[in-house]
Amino acid sequence: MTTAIDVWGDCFTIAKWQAVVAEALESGGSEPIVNINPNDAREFDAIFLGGGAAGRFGAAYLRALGGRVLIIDRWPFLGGSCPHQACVPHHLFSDCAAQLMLERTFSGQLWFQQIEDKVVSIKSIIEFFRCGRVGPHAVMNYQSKEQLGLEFVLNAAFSIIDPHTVQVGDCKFHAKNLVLALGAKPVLSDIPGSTLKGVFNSQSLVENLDFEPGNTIIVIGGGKSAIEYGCFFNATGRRTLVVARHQVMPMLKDVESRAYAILMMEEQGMEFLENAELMTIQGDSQGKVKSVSIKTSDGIINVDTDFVFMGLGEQANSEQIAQILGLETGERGFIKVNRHMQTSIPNVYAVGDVTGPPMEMFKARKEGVCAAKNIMGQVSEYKAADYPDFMHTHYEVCWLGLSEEEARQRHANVKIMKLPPDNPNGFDVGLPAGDRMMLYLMAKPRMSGFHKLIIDGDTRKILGATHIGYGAKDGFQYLNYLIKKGLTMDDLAEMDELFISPSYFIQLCRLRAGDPHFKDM
Ligand code: COM
Repeated sequence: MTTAIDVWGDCFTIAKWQAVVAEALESGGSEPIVNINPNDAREFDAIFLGGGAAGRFGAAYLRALGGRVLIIDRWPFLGGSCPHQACVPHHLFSDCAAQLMLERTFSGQLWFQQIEDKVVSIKSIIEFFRCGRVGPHAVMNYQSKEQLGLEFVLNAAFSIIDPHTVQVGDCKFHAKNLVLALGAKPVLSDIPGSTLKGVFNSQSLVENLDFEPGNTIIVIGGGKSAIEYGCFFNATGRRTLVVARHQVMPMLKDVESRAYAILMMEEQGMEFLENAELMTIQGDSQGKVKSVSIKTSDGIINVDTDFVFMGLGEQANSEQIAQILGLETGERGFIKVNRHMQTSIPNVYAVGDVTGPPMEMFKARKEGVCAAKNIMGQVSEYKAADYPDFMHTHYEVCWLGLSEEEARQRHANVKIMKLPPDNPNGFDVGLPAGDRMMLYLMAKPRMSGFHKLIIDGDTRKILGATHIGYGAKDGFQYLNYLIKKGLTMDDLAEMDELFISPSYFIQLCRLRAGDPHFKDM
């Protein structure tokens, strides 16, 4: 390469990476950062195009198996969109939403400042994120280079020459296999007015927001992004109207859990228009969003706003590459793969978001590893199924396995253990009251969460679970694994709970486990 920053053999600290990444992002310079071992004469077993979750984990695994691997990425850091535009900002915003709900609930009480009417700056939080994100970037680069020994070319525009060859600048790299880990990007809307200033998606929000949104925000979509970002906007103190073509949060199938999640959002002031459609976005003379027209079952309504957030799902970053290689693609450009992660060209693999939903980091990482194993001669299959899931509202909402309704369709003797239990006050009981819930428990009991365990009363096996509160995600990861191995309520009763735990499934099961004909609780 004619001009490049060669970092091979130089030990880079996290602080040094931070400076390099910040400089590359700020200057927009396109000088590749090259970390290639000049003393290794072996051919690359694979080039991973994209060093996000799928590429980084696949490459690390391939190297661990003894192979030689190169990652090429257009960004000056490894880790992909997750720390830059996706999961990390989303988690920051969801942390803000949870914190702001707490502060608004207790505004003026105890040590809490009076903030009821305060509108929090979205622009400042986004700027805060933009400044802070090079920290995670630097960690990814450090871990990949110094700890995992990965070879890479970053900050590099690349083109594919053939299924074995990739070009960066004037340099051609050859490998036995290519692994496309190209990621995905938000679907753009073609609704009239979608290109006006003030229309954002999850990516453009963190990259381009340069004004303080006004007091009304319109969110389009009813899926994870729409709800998660919507709750954040709402928590900042703005009117937030979610417009969904069907129902919101359809992925949370357990009816009662979904009802609780929605009730809590409504109590925070979120407004939902289901079975509704955005018709047009109107602009002012400067090309800025001024208002929207929404078609509802009661007719068309117009709402004044300067900020529209599109949460319409994702499309693959595959266009040119799939075309050049002649790969089979499906809806939204997602590259078709078999269970070994092979595309229609056997030595070309595709992994992660570019292969389609679920757009989850664990799926991307596991697919990357699956491709690596196959490339190194181990037969491996991956299909994302039966995974635990979660999303944020102002809370963390976790679920796994079957909903109560699905369980009742498939099993004759379904038993339920839940908190709060059925009672005349509905949800207005200070239970489950796990982690981070004690203040709510004292003052606003119904805000202290909800959870449910779904059990087959005949085999005593756990069929599903949901949890709305904080801190249960860890437990759900392990629980899902154990359930696939046949976990029963008697096994749960044998576990040792750490009081106060976010979910009380262990103690609920222990209270009933002695009874061969246990009842709901
Ligand atoms: C996490 C990115 S932010 S990766 O999956 O560890 O590469």
